[in-house]
Amino acid sequence: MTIELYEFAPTRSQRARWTLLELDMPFESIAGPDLFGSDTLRAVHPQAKLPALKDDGRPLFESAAICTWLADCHPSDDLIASSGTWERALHDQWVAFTLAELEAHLWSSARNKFIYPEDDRISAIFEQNDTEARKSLTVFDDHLSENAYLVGDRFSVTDIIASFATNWARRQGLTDGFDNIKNYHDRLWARPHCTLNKEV
Ligand SMILES: N[C@@H](CCC(=O)N[C@@H](CS)C(=O)NCC(=O)O)C(=O)O
Repeated sequence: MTIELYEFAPTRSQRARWTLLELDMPFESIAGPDLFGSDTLRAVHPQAKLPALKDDGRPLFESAAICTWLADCHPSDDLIASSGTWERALHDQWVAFTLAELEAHLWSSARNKFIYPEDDRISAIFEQNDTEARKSLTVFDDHLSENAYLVGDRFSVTDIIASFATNWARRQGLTDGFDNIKNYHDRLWARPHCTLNKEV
């Protein structure tokens, strides 16, 4: 397996990097801010976004799909449950919930803060996005009050995918009062390969 990872540190490519490090997989890093919108990246990702990956020359995009694929390719590392098991259904549940019910709101606010051209930005959306994000964070916090991790009470790729979003929410000041999420982040930061940004 020859892996090329297209990445840039602050982006969701951190999920893919962390997964590769946990799996101890060698990879070539193609990195930098110049990648956004470039022809080089468009050859791997149709919207020229990060992350993207080439596996033996085959392009793959979407951070959750990349992480899940990498974990599936290395079953002996036990970073993900096998397809057709209940734990795998829980992985799919938490990934879908993370992307649809939390990250979508964070991304909408980010786009309206610094991605869209100034004239196209809608600041009225921030309050609604924050409210919806906090509703979803409540679900994570409740689960983590009784579980150290999201699936099977052990660290898995599900945590790599979900915690990027919960940590993004923390950096936006949305996790105040969610002590179980705070403790979860502390547990993840204790892992040597963790790529979660500690800054606020
Ligand atoms: N759902 C995608 C999101 C990809 C995405 O939007 N990446 C951002 C960086 S985190 C990007 O490349 N933005 C540039 C743009 O929107 O043009 C994933 O998880 O991979």
